[in-house]
Amino acid sequence: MVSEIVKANVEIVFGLGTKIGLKPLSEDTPKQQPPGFSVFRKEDATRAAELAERLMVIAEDKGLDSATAFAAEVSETNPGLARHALGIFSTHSAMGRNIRLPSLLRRTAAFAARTAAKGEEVTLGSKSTGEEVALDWFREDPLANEHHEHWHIVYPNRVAPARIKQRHGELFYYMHQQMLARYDVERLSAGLKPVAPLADLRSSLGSGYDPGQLETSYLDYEPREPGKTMAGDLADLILLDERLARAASTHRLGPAGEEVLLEGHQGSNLLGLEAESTSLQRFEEFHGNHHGDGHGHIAAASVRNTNRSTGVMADTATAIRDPAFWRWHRHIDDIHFSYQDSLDPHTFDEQLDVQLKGISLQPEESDSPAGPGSDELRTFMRSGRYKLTNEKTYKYDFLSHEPFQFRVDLQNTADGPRPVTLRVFLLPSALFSIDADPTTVSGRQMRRFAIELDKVKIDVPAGEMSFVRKGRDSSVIRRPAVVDPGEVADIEGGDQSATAECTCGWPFGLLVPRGTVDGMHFKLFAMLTDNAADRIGSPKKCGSMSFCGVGDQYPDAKPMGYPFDRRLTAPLGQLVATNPTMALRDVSIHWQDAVG
Ligand SMILES: [Cu+2]
Repeated sequence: MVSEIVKANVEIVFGLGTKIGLKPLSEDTPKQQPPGFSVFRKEDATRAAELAERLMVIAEDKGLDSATAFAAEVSETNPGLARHALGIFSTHSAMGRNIRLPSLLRRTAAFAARTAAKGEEVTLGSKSTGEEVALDWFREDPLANEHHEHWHIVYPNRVAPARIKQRHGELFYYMHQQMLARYDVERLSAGLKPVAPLADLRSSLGSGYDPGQLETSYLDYEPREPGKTMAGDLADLILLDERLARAASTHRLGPAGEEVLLEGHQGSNLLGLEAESTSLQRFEEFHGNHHGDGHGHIAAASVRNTNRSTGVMADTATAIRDPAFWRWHRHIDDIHFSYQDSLDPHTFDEQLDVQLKGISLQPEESDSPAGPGSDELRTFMRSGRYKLTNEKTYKYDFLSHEPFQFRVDLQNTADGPRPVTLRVFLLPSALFSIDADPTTVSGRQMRRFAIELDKVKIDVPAGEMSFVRKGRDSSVIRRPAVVDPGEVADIEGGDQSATAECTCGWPFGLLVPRGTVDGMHFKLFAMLTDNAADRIGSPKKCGSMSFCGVGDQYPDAKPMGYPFDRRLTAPLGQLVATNPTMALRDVSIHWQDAVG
């Protein structure tokens, strides 16, 4: 438990309180005139990391009251800096882990309702333009935005090299790639094409974005008109872009004469460390700050671009709301994909004593055996209401689904128990055909749409066993699972599940795609690997193992996204038919509310 002083200081940093105490935000709370801060700018991210180190020293010497008081003081002149530093402090130091950051939902609500009348119900009113409107519900999801913000706090790019976590660069690519796979499946169900990469950096960003009532204590977010291009001088970014693309295709990082060879998934890691300009970057001059600069040039394309007024792309807590975020990240992913695609495929020759007889997806608590046939799952859109002071209410939308579980049938032919890793993916049939030739140009793209659903260690005794795993325990999601984002908007005190590390993870409600009214078709794919070699340990207590690691470790020796991190050599259906450690199952997802 932390003191009232610490709580008050944290509120001040996020612009939610005043020095006197926890006075609720009101219309007359003055906006500060900050020097401008964006975590995507290298210098700003570096300064935030330095401030976080300083907070750690103060906390050690004088305690949390003093450390947070210092952060509150800094927030008076540079709130963005103080906010990001406090986030890093709260995840990267033992003392800091006692702090609870205010939830993004509460922060968003407090500012959206700033000027609302007593008793009024407010919404953010944020929206994109044109056909992209169909995906607003997904990009605006409160917990998806919070996940993205917290990922960049758990994996900050400019902290001291010793604090950069294991496989940071590889996870930078993998986590964002999985977000893209999910986004593209949702686009498909809305009748839209997969997101178009921003391949030509001088071309139109396409749809516009209006952030509505979105703001923070130090930023007004600005709309961007449709048809704008990245703003500013793009010559440097284009050069960085060409260099990274060349590194991906030649497997050589850095300038001529100093190149570092890229190999296997360690190569993904090295490439990612350069793309994101982490402090473990080897060629800071040559490879620059590719990912962050792109965010900056898109944010700058908004109607006004000043220190206190810019596009949502300047901030990790808001960036994914903008359709352009996905276009920029699909381009970044294309560079990484071209690297992965040129690596040798997996051979799947691992010998296992355990066979996977089948998998099914069924309602939670169901005790029926997997059996033949196909499975169905229903989803629903829901609205939540978060009560603010002064009787104001903030209304938000989120996706929900029926509680489900996986059931797998296993057979262990050895004399004793064997540990295996179960890996579960969802493949959208329209984008990933199990019969298509994966060695063709279009077939090679399919693996990009494989959605990770779960990864878990199973100790299989000799003989046959049926193993049940609940969706709410998935390694992908923020755990404990949150159904309505409002449930956790005010968690504080001793609740471990509110630490920034625990709130890093994909939202439970978005674990499965929304599907369509008529039912959208998927293949559930499951695979067993040798857990003794994978080194996946006991499950993480909270947060997401797959997207956020465990502590400083990433507890899976296989490349992230395995087996879909490389091109396949044969149609997946054929691989499954000849491989006793793999299984497939038909699943259809029905979106229920749109009926009638
Ligand atoms: Cu990101």
